[in-house]
Amino acid sequence: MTNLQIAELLRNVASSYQYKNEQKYKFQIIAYNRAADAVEHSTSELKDLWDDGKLDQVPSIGPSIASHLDEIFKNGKSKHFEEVMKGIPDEAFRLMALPKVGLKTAMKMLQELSKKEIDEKLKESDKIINKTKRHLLPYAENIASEVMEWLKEGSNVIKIDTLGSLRRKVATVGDIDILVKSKFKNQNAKITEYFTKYPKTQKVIEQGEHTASILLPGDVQVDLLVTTPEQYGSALQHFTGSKHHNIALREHALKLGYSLSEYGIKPDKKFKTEEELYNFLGLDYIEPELREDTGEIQASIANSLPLLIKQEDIKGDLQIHSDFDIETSHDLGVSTAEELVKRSKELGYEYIAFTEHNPSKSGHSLERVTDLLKQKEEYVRENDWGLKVFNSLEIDINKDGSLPVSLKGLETLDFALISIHSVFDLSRDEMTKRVLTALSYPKVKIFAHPTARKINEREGIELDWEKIFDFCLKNNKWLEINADPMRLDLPDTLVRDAVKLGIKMTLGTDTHEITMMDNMKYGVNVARRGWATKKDVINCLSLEDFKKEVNI
Ligand code: DGT
Ligand code: CA
Ligand code: CA
Ligand code: ZN
Repeated sequence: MTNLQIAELLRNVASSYQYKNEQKYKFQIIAYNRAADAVEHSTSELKDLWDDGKLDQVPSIGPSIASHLDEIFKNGKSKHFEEVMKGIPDEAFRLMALPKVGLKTAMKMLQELSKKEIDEKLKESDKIINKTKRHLLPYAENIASEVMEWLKEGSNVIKIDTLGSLRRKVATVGDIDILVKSKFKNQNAKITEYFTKYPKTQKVIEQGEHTASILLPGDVQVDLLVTTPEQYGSALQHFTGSKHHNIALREHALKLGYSLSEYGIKPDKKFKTEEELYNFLGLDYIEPELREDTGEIQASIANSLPLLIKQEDIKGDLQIHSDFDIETSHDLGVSTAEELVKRSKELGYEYIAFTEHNPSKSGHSLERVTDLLKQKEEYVRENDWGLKVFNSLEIDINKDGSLPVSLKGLETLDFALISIHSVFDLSRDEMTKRVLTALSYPKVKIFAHPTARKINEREGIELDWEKIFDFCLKNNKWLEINADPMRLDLPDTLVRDAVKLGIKMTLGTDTHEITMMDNMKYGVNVARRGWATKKDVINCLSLEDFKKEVNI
């Protein structure tokens, strides 16, 4: 049993306790959920710890849970767990993958729905389970860089690159792919062997002369490919993908009479670099982020590829939550304004915006909200920050599109962001109307994390994008690319649509804690994957030009 399977089992035990008697078993529920978290995040395989008699070293696994796990590792099952889960069919646990479905609802569904409906729901939930197997980009990047360090240290590797979705900077990564070039000829097998000895390896999936695959904790697969210096460019290009880009590239090559493969062009044309390969085919170099077969090859032929935005182009961060307490509707930041300003200077920014959530609606009159906002205005304006700090606010959009802040309150701000933080399930038309109503307030400039998706957690809302885009274009409103790796919202495909139409976007980290300011690069990735140049992004403007945009 893998750690993930054990974690799932422990969670199912917790849910069963909850289903049977939440009050009576409240300590068991907490203990089993905690143990599940601990197992899931453990970097050692639990089975190995058990083999070494070290199960008690895992934090959050007490003697009682340890004894049941002991039984599982010995006999493949535990009497106690079977007892707790008695009467609950496996389908019920599977249904719990659906949003907002707990065990109670799942059991009810099994009783009340037809066989056909249940099968459909099960299919839906399996889809979700498989989907959540994709890893967030920063998580995959961290693991990849550790593995790459290991490869550089101990084997005769002279060049190393990531491949696949990781190199194309896709928001989520299925598996990690790495390419290396050996210093010596005939050393390939030694490198693949060394790779499989990576200390965190849980399982060697495959080991050959040029390729190897390992499985790491957290269900992360890493594929390694070793290639010759003569073919490095071809391998890098081919295994960076995407698959669709490669198909289109092969077709383009065929039109020129060439048969392109991961080794080069038959019979004997080889490429040391990707640039040589693309240029040989009459193409400008295509950045990995663009390789999705959405017109990049045609644009490359026409020399009209965009000059993609870079992190250095960003002059400020337009979504930051400080810890200045205005009794907010959602979580306040935990870093002080001073800390955030200091970090902004280190990052070379010319300006930032403090965008705390609005004071909560419940428990505050609109007058009180205005007073709190006046306090914040005074605080922001009367301090000498040493860089421009805009006084802004991230405002919840009410269900009907109105805002929980009075016009007087809005007047305290330089400009405002609006966000959907509740009521996600309106019809497309109602949701569109709601957003356009909120965007119509003159102080509102930015529609923050516009789809409200949370990767692996929640799908985005339904909106009539044509209408939203049209409104933004006509009224000079901007769409945020939220750089939080859990959000990355707008998603790259919508960024692409916005760029085509000439709609401006902003980049914001949604920082609630100082280290989150470093997430800007993930927003830049999304902008690049959407073909954005610095002209498309408002916070690439100098302070002076930005001020003009917000009428200051
Ligand atoms: P992922 O891992 O699901 O996030 O996506 P990728 O793009 O990393 O896909 P992966 O790991 O299956 O393969 C890496 C690249 O190798 C892929 O982008 C294109 C290339 N490739 C070469 N041959 C094939 C093939 O037969 N099938 C697929 N899917 N990709 C191939
Ligand atoms: Ca991959
Ligand atoms: Ca792969
Ligand atoms: Zn928000």
